[in-house]
Amino acid sequence: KQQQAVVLWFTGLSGAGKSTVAGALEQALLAQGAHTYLLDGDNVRHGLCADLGFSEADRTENLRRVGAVAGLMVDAGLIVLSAFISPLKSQRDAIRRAVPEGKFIEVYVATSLEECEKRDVKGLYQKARLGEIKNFTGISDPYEAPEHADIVLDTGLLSLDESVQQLLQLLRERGII
Ligand code: GGZ
Repeated sequence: KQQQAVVLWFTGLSGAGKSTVAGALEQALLAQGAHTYLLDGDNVRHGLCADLGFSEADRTENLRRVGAVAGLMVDAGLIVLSAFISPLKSQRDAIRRAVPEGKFIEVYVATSLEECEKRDVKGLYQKARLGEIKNFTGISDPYEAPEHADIVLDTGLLSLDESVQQLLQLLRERGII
């Protein structure tokens, strides 16, 4: 059976585990022969969106470009894994519209602010608390939690493998893999 192209859109706070879960899911999909592409800040904000920062307007433009690219990749037949904070409902709704009808799956990585701040892998939360980084999501900038996500994963409660297994199950249920 052939795979169905789709966008798995991971949203959540900085440090919630979006890229980690998306990367592990990609490895599991590749191992079963699926064709995938992982989009995240690491490969987008250095190139395609190198001119953009973290104001609301810049985030919206960042996500508009990524959503457009994700839509093109769906046309190319890929399972696209996309990991961006995407803090506002309006931004996520715009991406849903930019992707072919029915091909947008919203994955809310709902790891709590408390847990993300405790991890503080890159020291960004400390800098944000000290005012050294402005407009930091969850501290000095908004995050609107999705109300109707297709799946909700809290990496403070689930192991990495449990998150991956839940996503694989969803993809099977939807007939994507
Ligand atoms: C949030 C910021 C900020 C501010 C730099 N607010 O944990 P990270 O480091 O690796 O992931 C965060 C990343 C967020 O970029 P996105 O493209 O996902 O954001 S958005 O969807 O809102 O466009 C964080 C780092 O960039 N970072 N400054 N002020 N995260």
